[in-house]
Amino acid sequence: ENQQSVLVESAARFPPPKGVKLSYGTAGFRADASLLESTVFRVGILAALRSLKTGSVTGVMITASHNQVSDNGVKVADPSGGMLTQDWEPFADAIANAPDPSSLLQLIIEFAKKEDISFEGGRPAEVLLGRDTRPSGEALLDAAKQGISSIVGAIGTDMGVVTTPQLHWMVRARNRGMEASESSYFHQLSSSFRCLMDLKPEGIRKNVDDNTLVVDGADGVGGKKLDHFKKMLTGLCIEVRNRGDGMLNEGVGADYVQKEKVSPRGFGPADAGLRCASLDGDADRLVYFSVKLNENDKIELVDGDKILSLFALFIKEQLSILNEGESKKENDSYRAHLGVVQTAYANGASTDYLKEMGLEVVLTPTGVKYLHEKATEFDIGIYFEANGHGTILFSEAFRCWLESTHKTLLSTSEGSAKQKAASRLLAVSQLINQAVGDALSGLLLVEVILQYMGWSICRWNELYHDLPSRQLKVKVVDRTAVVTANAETVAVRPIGIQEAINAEIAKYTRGRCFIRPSGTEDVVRVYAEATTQDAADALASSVAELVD
Ligand code: 16G
Ligand code: ZN
Repeated sequence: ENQQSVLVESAARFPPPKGVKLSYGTAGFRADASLLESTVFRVGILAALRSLKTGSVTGVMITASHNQVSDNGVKVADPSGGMLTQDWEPFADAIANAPDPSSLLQLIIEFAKKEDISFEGGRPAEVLLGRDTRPSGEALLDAAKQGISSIVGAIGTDMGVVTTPQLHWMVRARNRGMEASESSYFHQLSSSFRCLMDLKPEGIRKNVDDNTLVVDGADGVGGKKLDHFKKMLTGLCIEVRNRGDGMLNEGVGADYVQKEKVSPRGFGPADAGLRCASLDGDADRLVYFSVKLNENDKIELVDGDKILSLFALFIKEQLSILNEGESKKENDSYRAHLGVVQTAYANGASTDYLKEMGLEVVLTPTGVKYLHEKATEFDIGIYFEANGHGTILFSEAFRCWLESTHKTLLSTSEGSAKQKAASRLLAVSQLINQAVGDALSGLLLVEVILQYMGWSICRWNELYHDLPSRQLKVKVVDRTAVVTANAETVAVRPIGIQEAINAEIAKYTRGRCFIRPSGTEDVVRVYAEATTQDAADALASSVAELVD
């Protein structure tokens, strides 16, 4: 009928590129921007179908994160604000690769039937769209819009140039009946930040750095937004560099800084000792660093593991203040189950540190969707990848408990340590993005915790000492030949390779090493760790040879 002819007609305007096979991957579709129009158009259809299926608003974000400016990509935000549910990924792959409009239509009809999606009668589909600063973004956004409107009655709302976490935040907000604008996002962040700043312990704190934080904006959307947003923040002085005049992600950004361990463009010896941070191209990753004195562009890297450790320390302290003197048996005392989620890339020293703190630490495979899902199993789940992507999730049940406890404390013991701890935890749950890792909200939480502790970046970095590590990538004919288990710590295919890796590891004190197929590139990655840099390097290269 009408729906079918609309779909076929609009799909005909977006023929897929010949000889290219795309896959939804760890973080959506990513490729050279010139190849993506038909894919983005089809993802628009998918997002509208997902909205129909759930009766909620979904999102489409056009970005290729830390990849070069000529690349682009697209991913879908689920109604929760998180990543697209994994059971829809095969459908995403299938429609992206359908050779012509009629096979595309066939796939959609079958899928709609299987998922029991009805095109009539229900609430019309609604999709929020966002893009980063890439020049190809505008045309791709238009393709997504056309995909959405090929589902009759569906509405695509353009949120403009936004960070990835902003778009996810907006989807989540809309589905909770809240206003989903950039100004409401900034308002929520700045007011919860203010609240945490007001709850700092009294007295002058030693050790705090000169107040200025210098941020590398990766020449992307995050730098732009922060430069605007910083005016709304009191008690924090921020200087933003790489705000978008230079080339996106070229020698700048969190991915570059974390992988190369050097300072980004625009930072130099004059910045030695300053507290610096770096965002990635779509502002969902955050790392800190300080430039080393007299060592060219070498830096002291403060990565996602250390951000996680700082957050865990702070949350744990607030929880113990809240639980002080409460007996375990008391009914109304809620012992929050706090958990930490990392991947095999987490520095071994960080995992030891967290376990020594008495925390439950769980590993998952690489990719935010896995960490995020695991973190939802706790009352408070903190997850971070070493590369700086992570957040803190509060369960609905715990938030409810916290809100009512906070109310009671306000009326019975306002100003008490307990009441303040409850206020802080509530403010953290407002500040830290509940939809997805967010460099801007993460940065504000780091800053307020450093002030609370009275710590310089140096003091923070001293929480534990990273074990030297090395990452290598090996180009292979078929990366799927490597199959891993136990959160990527063990290679079960090719047969026998794990035994060979173990034999190499055994040669080093505190040696640790694993291999895994990349989810974003045609390579197998090798990670090695040992007590010295030379040993880590040697372990990595000998294992890389096994893979070759
Ligand atoms: C993607 C993931 C990131 C992961 C990286 C690993 C998201 C939003 N991003 O960028 O979390 O660390 O892939 O890449 O999930 P790799 O598989 O090539 O090593
Ligand atoms: Zn990113």
